[in-house]
Amino acid sequence: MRSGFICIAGLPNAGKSTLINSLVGEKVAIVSWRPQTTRNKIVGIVNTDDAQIVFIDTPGMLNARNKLGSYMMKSVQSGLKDVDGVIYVVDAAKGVSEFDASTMAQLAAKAPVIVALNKQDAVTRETMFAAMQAMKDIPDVKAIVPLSAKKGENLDALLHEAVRLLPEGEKMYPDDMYTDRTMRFMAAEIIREKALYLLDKEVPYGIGVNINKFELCEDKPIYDIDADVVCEKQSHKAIVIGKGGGMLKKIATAARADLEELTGRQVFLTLYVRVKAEWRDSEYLMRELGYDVKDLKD
Ligand SMILES: Nc1nc2c(ncn2[C@@H]2O[C@H](COP(=O)(O)OP(=O)(O)OP(=O)(O)O)[C@@H](O)[C@H]2O)c(=O)[nH]1
Ligand SMILES: [Mg+2]
Repeated sequence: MRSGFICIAGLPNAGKSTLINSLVGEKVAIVSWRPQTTRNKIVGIVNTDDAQIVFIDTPGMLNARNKLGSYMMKSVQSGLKDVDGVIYVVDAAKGVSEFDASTMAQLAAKAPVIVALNKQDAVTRETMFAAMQAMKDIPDVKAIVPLSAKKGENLDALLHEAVRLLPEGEKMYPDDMYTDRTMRFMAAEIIREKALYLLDKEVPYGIGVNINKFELCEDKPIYDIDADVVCEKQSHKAIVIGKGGGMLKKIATAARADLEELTGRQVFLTLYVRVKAEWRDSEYLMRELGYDVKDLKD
């Protein structure tokens, strides 16, 4: 039996969260076409016949422009700490950047690195080949696995390579546990995901979600969920609410469908929109929204 930790890292939008979801077979992390979707490190656990692999999804690596950005980068560092290996995800359509190459070399000095060359479904064989060629001179990359996280192609090969990096050891988590995150956390993330999909321009990046109530009704099998959708400006609040409340209704309807899947129950969802000016630069307000640097391992 082998068991251990593998961190999934890479540039924003490379497909890290799509990959962890496909590997785990459950939605543990939200996904969107916008860069900077993931803000926390999130664990997803895979059990095979002879191994337990604890994957850690991390935010895309970027230059922090505010306190939230610094928190996200600390989450990446914390996710990379004491792992048995790293899966570095590259978007094959974008190719291998200088940043990718130097990051992989740096990571490889600390833990074995496997490259997941993702989105093979979206590019030609020639593009795939060129991306593989660009990586052949990077030192110490253990394996390069071309795959499609979205279509679930070649994930077995990646799992095989990941298991090889793990030490002998017993399982660390029970078989039925597939994430370290609570339903409450997932609920907030699902609402944020819908906001990322439905809102435009800079508005979605300043959205945070706080769950006020998450309760099973006493008399019926229905979850009663109340949440604040927090934005940064009064003008954004008007956009999030939309004409006649139309936008908020759209976000709530889309979120409710996923929340019902998450809880396996009917969901009664109420959303409020609140303005918290510059919350992404306030440690106090960030903490209220669940982003606390103290929660991260140094
Ligand atoms: N065609 C294609 N698209 C993919 C694949 N994997 C991910 N995507 C898309 O790429 C976009 C980004 O996916 P995410 O999984 O959110 O990427 P991420 O690396 O977690 O992004 P951040 O959290 O922002 O760092 C989404 O639109 C996905 O649907 C893939 O294998 N093929
Ligand atoms: Mg992500």
